[in-house]
Amino acid sequence: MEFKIDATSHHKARACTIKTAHSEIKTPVFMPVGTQGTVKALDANDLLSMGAKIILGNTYHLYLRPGSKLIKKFGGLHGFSKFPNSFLTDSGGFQAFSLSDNSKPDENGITFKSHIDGSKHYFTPQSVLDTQYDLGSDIMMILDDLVALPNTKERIKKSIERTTKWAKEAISYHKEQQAKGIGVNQNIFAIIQGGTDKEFRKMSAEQLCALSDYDGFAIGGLSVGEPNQDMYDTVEWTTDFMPLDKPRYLMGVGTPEDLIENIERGVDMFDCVMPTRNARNGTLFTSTGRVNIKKAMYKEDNSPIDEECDCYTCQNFSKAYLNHLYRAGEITYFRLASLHNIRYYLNLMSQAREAILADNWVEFKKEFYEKRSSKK
Ligand code: PRF
Ligand code: ZN
Repeated sequence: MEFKIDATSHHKARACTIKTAHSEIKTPVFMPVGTQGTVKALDANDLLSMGAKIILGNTYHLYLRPGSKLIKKFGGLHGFSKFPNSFLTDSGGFQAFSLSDNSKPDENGITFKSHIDGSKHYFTPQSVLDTQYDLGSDIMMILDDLVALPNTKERIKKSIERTTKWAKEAISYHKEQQAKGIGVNQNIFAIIQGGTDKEFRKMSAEQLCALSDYDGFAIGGLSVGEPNQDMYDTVEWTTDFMPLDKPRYLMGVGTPEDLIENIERGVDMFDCVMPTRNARNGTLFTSTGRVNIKKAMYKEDNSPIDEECDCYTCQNFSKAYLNHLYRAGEITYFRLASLHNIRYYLNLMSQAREAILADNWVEFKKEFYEKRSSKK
């Protein structure tokens, strides 16, 4: 993977270029979530036409169904889904934690029960890489030990220790595999844990970032129910201990406001189900705030969702039509709404990048908030 910082602006905001075997990614970047090898309601051509350079996949889901060996037979995620740009795959630790009715970590890995058929499985730092080699993702995430917040100091400390132990095992396994010709075009990121405690975050970041063979580093364990300001403060403390010359990825975050706040605190990459999940629930993002398309006030509204948006939906259809499709439960609604929300997130990231390149961040951020408060 090639990595270059193109510009920096106010505080820690930066614009970078990441080059993988499958695409060139301009940051800040938002990665739409394609848990099961598809971004819900969309296909590869939709994503390409919106300019998505990288999307997410989930090891946990794809391992259980259809199985990574099957996906490998079809040429990995790229060959199977026909999305030609980059894939990042999460390791499965977080999904085992959030989906399984009982997931149990021990010193060597995580036991969990499938949310599909209740069968038992065991993930280790090595096994989740084997699965991701089969998937052929451009960026693989390591197995980490997640904890729900709030939690005891002892449990958070344990999570840091385990995550570092697993990170050491994962990177040495990856180097061994690459020496054998496996995963040579695949990159690997470690995941910093430590709750919202400043000392714990420093400890985890220092331990992991010392492992210099990692291609990038993620901040995990946030957006799990803590107040927004705690998330921002934690990111602020953590990025200070992360190398400047590698990508920084904040996992599972967030709202448009969260993205802006965390770009300023030095984050390059984001993913979140918010644009797609909210689209399906009737919440659409616009430059002036959120629109609840279900509302009766849109029944005869001939205007697009967002006058400023260049997406396929806004170029062709009215709020009245979307309001009708939503109320009628038509599946076309899911596609049109998802196209808009993802394009909104991608455009927001391009605008943020332009502002950083022009060293205009403070103005950009001010305008971003002003537009939202003026219309609500
Ligand atoms: N670890 C992993 N995946 C994640 C997270 C994490 O901490 C989060 C936290 N918001 C989202 N996805 N492996
Ligand atoms: Zn639109």
